[in-house]
Amino acid sequence: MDFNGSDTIPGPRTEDHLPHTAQAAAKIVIVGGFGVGKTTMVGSVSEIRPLTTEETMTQAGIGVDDNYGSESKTATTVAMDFGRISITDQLVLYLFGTPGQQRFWFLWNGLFEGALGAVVLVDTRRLEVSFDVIGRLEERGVPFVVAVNSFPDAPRYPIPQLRTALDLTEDIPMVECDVRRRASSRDVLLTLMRFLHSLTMTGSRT
Ligand SMILES: Nc1nc2c(ncn2[C@@H]2O[C@H](COP(=O)(O)OP(=O)(O)O)[C@@H](O)[C@H]2O)c(=O)[nH]1
Ligand SMILES: [Mg+2]
Repeated sequence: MDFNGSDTIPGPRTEDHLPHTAQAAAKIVIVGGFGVGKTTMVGSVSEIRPLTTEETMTQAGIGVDDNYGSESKTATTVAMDFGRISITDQLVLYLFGTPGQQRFWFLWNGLFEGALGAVVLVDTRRLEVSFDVIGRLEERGVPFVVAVNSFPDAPRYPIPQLRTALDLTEDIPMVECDVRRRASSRDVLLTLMRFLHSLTMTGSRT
């Protein structure tokens, strides 16, 4: 399948109906720490109005959720975000955003059921959440790509340095992104789809 044809991707949120050309659907999970941009990403790429379960932060998160860098955030996703994007005329992705903090791990069991792959969103100010998330994905054998969401006040590191810090092998794609931008979020998903495609090709040769 050709995932380079980003020109064929329809504009934002024009319709709620599946394109009549759609032939296949895949479930993709977007995971990362609190305030890393999961809800923003699903919102920026989704063609349907995203479903989100933002709630005003409660006592449960105080002292548990590390708010560093996002102190002004008063809502957090308690369960998940849901959206949809037609990545080509034929292929539709269903996006599920889910929190990476340990206290939400119970949600992972159902959510990762049938998922083709995952995007790990990383904030360089709080890499420790990413360690946990990446470890869990590796345990589960879920293929993933890593997207570094570039916040203006976050320290910037070259990708190879981040790769070492996150203990990722060369084969795991890493990209920088600004998930507020639709094109950037879409590029992250295309990176994941190309990666999944390459795994299929490798698998078919062995
Ligand atoms: N500057 C900047 N702000 C961002 C970016 N992505 C998300 N934000 C903001 O960071 C906050 C947290 O994002 P959100 O999507 O709610 O994070 P979530 O907890 O992972 O769902 C929101 O106020 C976003 O507008 C980004 O790439 N750059
Ligand atoms: Mg959220």
